[in-house]
Amino acid sequence: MTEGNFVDYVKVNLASGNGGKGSVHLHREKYITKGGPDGGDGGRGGHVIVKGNKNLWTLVHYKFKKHFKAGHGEHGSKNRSTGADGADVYLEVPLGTVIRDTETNEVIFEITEDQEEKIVLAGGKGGRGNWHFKSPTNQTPRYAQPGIPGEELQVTLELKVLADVGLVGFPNAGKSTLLSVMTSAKPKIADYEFTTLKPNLGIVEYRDFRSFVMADIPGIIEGAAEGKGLGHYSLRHIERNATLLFLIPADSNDISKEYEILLDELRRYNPELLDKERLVAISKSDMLDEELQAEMKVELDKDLENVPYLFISSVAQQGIQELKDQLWELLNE
Ligand SMILES: Nc1nc2c(ncn2[C@@H]2O[C@H](COP(=O)(O)OP(=O)(O)OP(=O)(O)O)[C@@H](O)[C@H]2O)c(=O)[nH]1
Ligand SMILES: [Mg+2]
Repeated sequence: MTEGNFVDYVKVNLASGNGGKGSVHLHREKYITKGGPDGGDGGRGGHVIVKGNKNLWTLVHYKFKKHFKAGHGEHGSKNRSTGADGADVYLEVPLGTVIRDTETNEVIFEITEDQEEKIVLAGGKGGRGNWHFKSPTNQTPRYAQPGIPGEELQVTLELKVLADVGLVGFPNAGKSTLLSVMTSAKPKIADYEFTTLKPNLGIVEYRDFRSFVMADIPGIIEGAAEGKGLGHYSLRHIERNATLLFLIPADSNDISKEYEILLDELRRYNPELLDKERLVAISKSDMLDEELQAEMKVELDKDLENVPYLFISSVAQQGIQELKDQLWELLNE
């Protein structure tokens, strides 16, 4: 749960509409003295409906508007005319939003698809008009049902996290390859940029039947915060991970600079991203000999300051267990 711009948890107050009253009315017309009952039904109260919207990525729009009230149903009237239904109110939410009853903390439902609609609080039924109550013994009932009142409920909207660990790196850094060796996921891998266009998830099996979820996220490039490359699309997926694993290839021209660029893009998109735990992995380390690695370590100790880093190779399966250990530790701190 976080505060500020990156809102993924919010409480809102809902009220559905009252049902309209059924009408008590006796038909009157010239020359007809004893008209029967003709009072119409009340309209239904408005529902509160939650609707998925694939273009939303946070719940930030509920930060200031927290009260949602559906309209009341109109009362029935003469000539068996039914009152209009109350207006429904819609809460649009990003996909992956879980809706809970705040008081009991019970999950009411989850929204996973675009345009999916679910009623969270139903409007009260309209009352039936008096013509329904006509019987052989009572030809002119002076009775109609009242409408059922609407209800109130406070719910908590919560955006589910994507994964425990999110992979952050330039295109071609080896993110998908790493996911494929750490999990049973089979993402597309290729030696060109932006091979990955959507996040891929995989489960990392850890010692003794424990596990965590890792997300392979499309690469980001310098200028991503202004929308370059896949820009915000990648960055907003990065938001939804508990910890971040930065991946920088060993053959990068300047590892420290690449790290700074990545960090800077995250900072400019949302400074709170830097509050997440992070770890740096130098990927494709099979391309380095020991001597070169030792030289790089001297530089990295200086440049990366206190951020933990390690050398890995997905192809040669080097440093993978150590990486799992370090991630597990970060996740369980
Ligand atoms: N030598 C070596 N090459 C690797 C290693 N891991 C990945 N590669 C190669 O690097 C290239 C890019 O790998 P991907 O896993 O597709 O990279 P990515 O970061 O997912 O790239 P995008 O999806 O475009 O962001 C491929 O040609 C891989 O074979 C490694 O450990 N060692
Ligand atoms: Mg990829």
